[in-house]
Amino acid sequence: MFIRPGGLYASVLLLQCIATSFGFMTANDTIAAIATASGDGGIAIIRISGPQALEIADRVFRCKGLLPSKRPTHTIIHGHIVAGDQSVDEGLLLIMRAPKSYTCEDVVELHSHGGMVTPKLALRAVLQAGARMAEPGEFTYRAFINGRMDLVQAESVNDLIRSRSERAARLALEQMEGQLSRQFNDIYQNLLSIAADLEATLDFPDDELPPAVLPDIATRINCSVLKINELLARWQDGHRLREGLSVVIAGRPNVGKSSLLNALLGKERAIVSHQPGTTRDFIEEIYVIDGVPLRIVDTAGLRETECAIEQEGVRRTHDQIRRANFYLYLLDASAPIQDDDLENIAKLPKDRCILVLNKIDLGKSIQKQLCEGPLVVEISIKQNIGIELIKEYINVLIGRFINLESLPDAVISERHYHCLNKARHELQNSLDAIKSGNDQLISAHHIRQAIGLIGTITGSDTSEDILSAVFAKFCIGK
Ligand SMILES: Nc1nc2c(ncn2[C@@H]2O[C@H](COP(=O)(O)OP(=O)(O)O)[C@@H](O)[C@H]2O)c(=O)[nH]1
Ligand SMILES: [Mg+2]
Repeated sequence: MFIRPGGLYASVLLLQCIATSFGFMTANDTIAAIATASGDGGIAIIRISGPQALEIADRVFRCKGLLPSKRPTHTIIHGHIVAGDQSVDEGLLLIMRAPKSYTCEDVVELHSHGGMVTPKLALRAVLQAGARMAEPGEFTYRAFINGRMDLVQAESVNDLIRSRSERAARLALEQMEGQLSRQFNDIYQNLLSIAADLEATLDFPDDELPPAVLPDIATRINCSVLKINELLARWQDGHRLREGLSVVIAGRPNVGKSSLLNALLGKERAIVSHQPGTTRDFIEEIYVIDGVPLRIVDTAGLRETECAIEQEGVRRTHDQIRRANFYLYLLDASAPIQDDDLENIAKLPKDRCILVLNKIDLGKSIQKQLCEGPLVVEISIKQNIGIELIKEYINVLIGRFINLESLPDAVISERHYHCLNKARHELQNSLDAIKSGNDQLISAHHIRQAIGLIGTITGSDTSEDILSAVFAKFCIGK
């Protein structure tokens, strides 16, 4: 299922040297961590990987019959997790011998009961039996080092865990299965062959070189530039799909902002009160609409105030407004519009704002047509009128940010984006060198630079800094 890109094996030795200076030890030590999220779960999984995994299993697991280390791969054993003579829990033990495991090393998983205490006791027993606590992302790092996946696939593991919508998860899964790596590898291989052909032309005296050779090479370089352009063009949609769009609910105090957040989420998330100035800090929640995750932010009401805490809240509201992708600006429709509302609305970009006239159950003192420009919707949260219409309007605004009709089939990350952008620049330089001066030497140099940059994406040509940055984003146990 996982593809093994060219060039990866050659670099494994190099990477193992890097690994030692990088803080992760490899090969001869055994790591362990709780792989499940903490809290009151039915079960928790303690994952152990490395050459002593089975030896450690023998020390921390009591079962009938053969010791775990004497059992074949891919077996499940029932028994007790122990710390010395003391039983910690009743549970299961799974054996996955190298190379048929996530890390390609011997892996043992202990399944204990969940909760705040038992998994930690089980982990402690494993550490006392000789394992070392894993660093964030170290299991996936080992999978990468051992050639189980390339760097692009390793990154997608993290994307999958952090996905906030089905769509984002599906893209991450495709990337994990090598969809995106294949595209990078195609570009990589094409550039390698172009560089080889270009370098071969250097052996010919100029007058003996067939006239079609250099134009042909230029065309092939151009094809690679076009492929890179395609990937770059999809970055923004993919980025938004992965990170979500941020939506700020703003307005004066007491107009129903917190009530709207709760109505959209379908749960009592924010405190709603008739007392103005209740929400002082901002509250952020993920709300998925049509497969797109939205980060909805409920804010402190915008008003002049003497209270220092509320002032800070208002400052944070302005901060959130600056960062938002779009806005829901709320007004109390039953009261006349205020001057500061008009000022606030004037400052918001009209094409990225929905004006929400709330509390129409109490009457309408504001006419819809007063507010020209942005989308306007009249609602009553109390009587559940107009909430569906707001959702439709939110969809309209999402459509202004993300092309929902043709979503990308591969999503590149910011790291990929920067490498590709630089690679494209090198390829352009290489084209210029051929076109303006027929200078194959300079042209080949730029292509080699581009190859190096694509190599840093898949990890076949990656430095310590890049690896640290990639794996530091992972959680412990992954
Ligand atoms: N009559 C009426 N009251 C509402 C409506 N929406 C919210 N409220 C009330 O307005 C008050 C302020 O609501 P809240 O959500 O805390 O406003 P915020 O300060 O803007 O966050 C509360 O007493 C709510 O129950 C509505 O549609 N109609
Ligand atoms: Mg509030």
